[in-house]
Amino acid sequence: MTRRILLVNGPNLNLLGSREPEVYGTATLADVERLTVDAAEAEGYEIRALQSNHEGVLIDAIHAAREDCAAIIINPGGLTHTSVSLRDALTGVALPFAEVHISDVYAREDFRHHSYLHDVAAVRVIGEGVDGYASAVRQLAALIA
Ligand code: CA2
Repeated sequence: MTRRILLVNGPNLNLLGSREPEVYGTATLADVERLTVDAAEAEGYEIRALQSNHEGVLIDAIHAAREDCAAIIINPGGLTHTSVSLRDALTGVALPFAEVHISDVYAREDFRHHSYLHDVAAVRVIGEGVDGYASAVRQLAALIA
C-alpha cells in the first residue's frame, strides 16, 4: 500500500500569514505544509503538497492521486461552498479524504455554513487553526491503517 498523502490547499490560501491574521492566524502556507509533512512522517507517510488558485488544477491533482496516494487532505478554500465539480472529483477517485478549515466556518457568514463535501469527507476538522492539518493526518492515518 502506498504511504503517500496528497495535501491540497485551494484558492487564496497562498495568502496565509500575510492578511487577516485575526481569522487565519499568522502561519504561512509553507508553515502549514511543513507541519503537515512532520505529522505525516510521524505516522509513516510522505506528503505531496499542492496549492492552486485554479479549480481545474486542483481537480487534475486529485485525479492523479488515484495512481499513487492513499488519502487526501484538502482545504478547498471558498470552493468548499460552491463547487460540485470538486466534490465529483473527490468522490470519483474514491480515496478517503479529510476536509480541513482553519477558521470556524460555522461561526462566520451563513454562506460558509454549507459545504459540498460535508457528507462525503471521511474526516472533517474545522476551526482548529493550522493545527487542524496535523489532526487530519492523524485521523486519516488511523482510518487507513
Ligand atoms: O477556514 C478556512 O480554512 C477556509 O477554508 C478558508 C477560505 C474560506 O473561503 C472558507 O470559508 C474557510 C479562504 C481562504 C483564504 O485564505 C486567506 C488567508 C489569508 C488572507 C486572505 C485569505
